[in-house]
Amino acid sequence: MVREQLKGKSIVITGASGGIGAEIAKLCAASGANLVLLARSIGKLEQLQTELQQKHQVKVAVYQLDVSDTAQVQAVFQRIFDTIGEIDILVNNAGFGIFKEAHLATMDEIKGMFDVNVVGLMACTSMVLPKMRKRRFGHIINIASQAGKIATPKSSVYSASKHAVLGYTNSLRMELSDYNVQVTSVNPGPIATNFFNIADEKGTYVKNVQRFMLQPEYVAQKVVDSMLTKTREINLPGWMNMGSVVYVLFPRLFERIGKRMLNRK
Ligand code: NJP
Repeated sequence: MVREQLKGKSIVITGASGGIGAEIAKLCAASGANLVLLARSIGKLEQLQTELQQKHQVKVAVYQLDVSDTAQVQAVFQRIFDTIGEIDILVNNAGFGIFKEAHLATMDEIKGMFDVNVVGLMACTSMVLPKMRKRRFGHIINIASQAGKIATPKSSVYSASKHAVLGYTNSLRMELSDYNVQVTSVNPGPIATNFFNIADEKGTYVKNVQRFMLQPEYVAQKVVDSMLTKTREINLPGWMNMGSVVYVLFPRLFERIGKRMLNRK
């Protein structure tokens, strides 16, 4: 399906070397958007670059970037501005999780998750904000998580990092509402990607939530459909969001029942 509003637009995607980032890239290219793909695995980015350029005749630039390195973020975005020009859409997708109880998480793991999921996302956003505000045009899409709305056992740090992403995203939306810059958060449940190679080494969670698992192509399609629209939030699957509504209304009850029901890691 061609999304006409994306034709010729410049879209930057972090964490584009696999998972939903790569699927978002494929759909954007199919709609004629020019892409800048960022991740640490430059080889995978180059492979995707070749595939998309050949298949869709769009421009695809790739840069190696560890979003947790702020100096690198600043240098790469400056190169993008110098060589490609304006960025119309930024998809902050790079992220990872480690499912562990709080007392077992090391400081390196805690800092690692926050440096990538939170500080990295803010660093990339900070680079595009002045230009988007000045142009009065743009869209920032932050891949958060249902874990940003409901905390579950064994995801204290990951969940905290995604709560931070949602807090930042909601404030940003208000700050930018007079500047015609759209801000969308994406809150998926479990998606069948390599995310679980790190998050769930033993495979316990994957086994327990197999029947709820979303496909990355489906999540990507919902994200790309929202581009350059006023979509506030994408919650997938839709029913999972009901949990966060109930949580806000009845937190004590939810935690008492949910402690067992949500302990699937
Ligand atoms: O995971 P995966 P997903 N600097 O592992 C990149 C969220 N989410 O697609 O650097 C720059 O296939 C990594 O690239 P590389 C999740 O929190 C997921 O599922 O080359 N990039 C790769 O391209 C995350 O925010 C689920 O290793 C870095 C990409 O990130 C987003 O969805 C559920 C990086 C990760 O691809 C995409 O994750 C949910 C760094 N330091 C939210 N570190 C789920 N899968 O169940 C990693 O609610 N990347």
